[in-house]
Amino acid sequence: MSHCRHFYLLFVALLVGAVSQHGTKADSEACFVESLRKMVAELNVTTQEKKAEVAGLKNEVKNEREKRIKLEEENAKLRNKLQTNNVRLNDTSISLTQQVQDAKCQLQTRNRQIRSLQNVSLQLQAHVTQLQQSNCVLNRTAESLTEAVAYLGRNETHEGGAFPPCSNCTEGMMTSNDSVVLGNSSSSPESTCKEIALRYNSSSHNGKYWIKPSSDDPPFQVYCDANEGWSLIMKIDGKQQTFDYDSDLWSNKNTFQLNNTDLDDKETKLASYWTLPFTELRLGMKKVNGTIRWITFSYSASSLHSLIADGQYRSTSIGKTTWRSLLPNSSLQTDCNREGFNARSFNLENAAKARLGLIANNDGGCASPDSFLGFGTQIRTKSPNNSAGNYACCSPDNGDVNIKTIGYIMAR
Ligand SMILES: [Ca+2]
Repeated sequence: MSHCRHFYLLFVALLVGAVSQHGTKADSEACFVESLRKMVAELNVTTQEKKAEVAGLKNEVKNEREKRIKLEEENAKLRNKLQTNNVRLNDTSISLTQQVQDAKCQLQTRNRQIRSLQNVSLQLQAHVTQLQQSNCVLNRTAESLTEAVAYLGRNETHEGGAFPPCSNCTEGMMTSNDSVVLGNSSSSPESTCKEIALRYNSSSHNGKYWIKPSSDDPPFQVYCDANEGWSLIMKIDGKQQTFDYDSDLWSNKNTFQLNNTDLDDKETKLASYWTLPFTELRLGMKKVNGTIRWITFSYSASSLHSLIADGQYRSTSIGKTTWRSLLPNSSLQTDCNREGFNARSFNLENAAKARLGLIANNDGGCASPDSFLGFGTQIRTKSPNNSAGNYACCSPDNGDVNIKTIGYIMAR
């Protein structure tokens, strides 16, 4: 501003000098000052206008800032609301899932109760039939006795009948052989072999029965141990590749050779594989012309399928000695000793593996096991073609072996 003023004064001085060189000095000066005054007045007006403009702009900036702050506050509020809603939704979802699970549980319990009541009802019906039969026999005896008494000339007669005549004994009545026995037909199955054993408590009744362990699946025939209540799940012939570790039969819900339900050498896979809940398993192995050697252990599951089909390893703690008691003269390596469901190396797909059994190795860990004892067994690098039994090589403790057996899996 001060530079401008200096420049301006200089400019005025020069003009004054120039004018004073050409005559009529006073007139010219007055005229010049007048025009300067006008210029100054115009500049003042412009300055005021600019100042007003600046003030207006400042005001706008201030308003915009306030608007922005308000919007940000609203955003924050909305975000909070959204988070709260999300948390509420999550809680609701968790609670609903729990309710569904509880309801499922209750439904299962009810179904079991209904099944058990149906069983009781059928048993009662059978009793009623037997009682009716007995009643008929008693009535007949009574009639005969009355007739005999009359014949002997005594005073008593049966006119009108001291005992009612037997009207409905002969036609349409069930004989005692026809009475309903649970487990004897598909229309009146027992729920599992446990109930069969509760009724007979004797191995002389071992054999085929109809059972229906799950309300969702139809009844099926199964071999029952009528003394201890074991239900058969499968039989594996170690010489066959039907139940190799890699077989789909371990993951699917298909039966195999349904008719082979006896405790014999023929392979089978029954619906009990995916329908029978259990708390104990019973495993058996039989060498050619030998007898079955059994081991049992506790393990609870909704079915054997639920423990094996997904391929996940699930450990057991049966112990090497017990496993070996299934098979005399077994041979295994000394290390690894991984046992359970889907026992296998986690590094080497081709190494020894067992759907249910024990695998062992010669060099420390479980990276490359070369021996197994169990069911659903396989070792791809060696191809011993042994799906149930004992295979061992590479420095095992009882020499190289490849013993194929008939394997039995039962549960209760
Ligand atoms: Ca090895």
